[in-house]
Amino acid sequence: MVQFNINQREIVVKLVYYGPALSGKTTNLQSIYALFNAEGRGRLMTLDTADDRTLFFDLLPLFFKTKAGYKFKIKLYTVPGQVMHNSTRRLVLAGADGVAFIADSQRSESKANNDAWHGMVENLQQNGLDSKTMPTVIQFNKRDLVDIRSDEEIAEMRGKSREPIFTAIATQKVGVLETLHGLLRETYRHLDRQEGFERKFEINEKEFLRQIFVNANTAAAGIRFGELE
Ligand SMILES: Nc1nc2c(ncn2[C@@H]2O[C@H](COP(=O)(O)OP(=O)(O)OP(=O)(O)O)[C@@H](O)[C@H]2O)c(=O)[nH]1
Ligand SMILES: [Mg+2]
Repeated sequence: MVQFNINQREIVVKLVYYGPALSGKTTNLQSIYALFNAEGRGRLMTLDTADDRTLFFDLLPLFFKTKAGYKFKIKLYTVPGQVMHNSTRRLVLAGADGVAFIADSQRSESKANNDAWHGMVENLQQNGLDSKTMPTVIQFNKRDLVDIRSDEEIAEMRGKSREPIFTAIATQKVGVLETLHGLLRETYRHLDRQEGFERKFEINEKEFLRQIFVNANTAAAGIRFGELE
């Protein structure tokens, strides 16, 4: 549930990057960090092992202040993908307002993707969250590798999927802003339906997204002006 501190007029939105081990969740946050200027984001906090595997979570906050004087803090978290860390994944998911599921495009990882997806549904449920209404986007990452699910397969999935599907090469900053944009849009729409976001905080969807992405270097991510709609 979105946190709202009435005295400080601060709204905290929690978004979680979930997925199997090594799919590129931490890399997504690193690329977002690199693409945002310092006014729009805080420090990237990571807690990992010597070989760069996430041990607990990563956290990157994005900020903006509205004309009406509300401070928004968007907290991006990753979960640790390794199978043994399931209880940590469940903890990190608690209170999530939206989820980006980072899948690995390699065919060899299909089972790992599926297992992680089912684990996510179960962990949401155990946190009292409903996977059917949770704002969710899916990213197929590592599009630069060989033996991946083809573009045609992804297009077919897109036709059937309830969740918007994005493709990415997170190491090259390709597709990460689009995924984040999609996740924020889904989350805004859900929060507006549930809590009357627009009326309560005097900000519409377009302005909400604009205020966040005004601090992002879209050109460096290969996005033309006006393309993130
Ligand atoms: N080729 C390629 N490698 C990638 C891509 N994205 C991430 N990687 C690499 O995949 C490895 C794992 O990336 P991480 O971001 O640490 O993966 P993670 O999902 O956070 O892994 P856990 O924390 O263990 O769950 C690293 O070596 C990354 O550089 C990509 O788009 N293409
Ligand atoms: Mg990680």
